Amino acid sequence: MRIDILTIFPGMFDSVLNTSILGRARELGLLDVRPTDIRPFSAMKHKNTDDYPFGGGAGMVMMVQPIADAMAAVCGEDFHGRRIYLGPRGKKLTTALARELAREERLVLLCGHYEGVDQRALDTCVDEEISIGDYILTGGELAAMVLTDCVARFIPGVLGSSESAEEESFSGGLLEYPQFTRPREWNGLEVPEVLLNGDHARIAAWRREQSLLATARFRPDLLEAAELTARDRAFLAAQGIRLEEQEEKGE
Ligand code: 4H3
Repeated sequence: MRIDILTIFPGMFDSVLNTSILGRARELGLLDVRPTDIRPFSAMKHKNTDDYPFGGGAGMVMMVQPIADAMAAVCGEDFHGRRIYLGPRGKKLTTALARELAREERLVLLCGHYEGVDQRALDTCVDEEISIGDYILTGGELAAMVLTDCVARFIPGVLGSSESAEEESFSGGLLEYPQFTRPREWNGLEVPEVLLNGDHARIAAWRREQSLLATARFRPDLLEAAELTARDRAFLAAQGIRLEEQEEKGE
């Protein structure tokens, strides 16, 4: 998959894209991420990319011309993919959306800075707006990195096959169980005995229960939407954890 990123700060992406799993994915040719500097596309003498807002007010607005020309240059003649603006009013980035985006041939991510971009750029150069959460950033670059990382996990081969993002989603919308590594004992704190004896059925059952407990405690809202077996429901009931459905039935 190819992801183009239009930004006035392409240098911000260097370490993130060359490190760890994203770095390896690029080396393996699974992911082709290309930050493109918008500035050289400016038709202005001094290569300006922003200007004062019409109607007044604080800050600067990114101009439509450099963005439109940069977008046309990276998209080329027959573009197949999605052009995305990262902004707080966009559709919320979720696992489901990331999985969907990972199936695209190409993505182009437009990063705004300052007060934002000229509305005409959004109207003509972008297919959709996506938000990584309900907060404001100084620029879209960090949001573009989050989206890139989140989408990359769903590209086949980016994670090892045993640790695939799809595998992980088989846990059915629950939070992860706690993990432990050596040493077995640290400052008097022991690793749970069940993990040490090699009984894989017992380990799987314990992990499932821990996922259920963690979800009930930290994100009970997720529990309502999770795929629960009869055994899961029985376990939760035995723990005194009541699901919304069960409450409704009881009422
Ligand atoms: C994305 C971008 C929040 C998000 C962003 C998000 C700066 C967009 C400026 C940049 C505009 C102000 N903030 N939640 N900020 O995904 O260009 O909105």
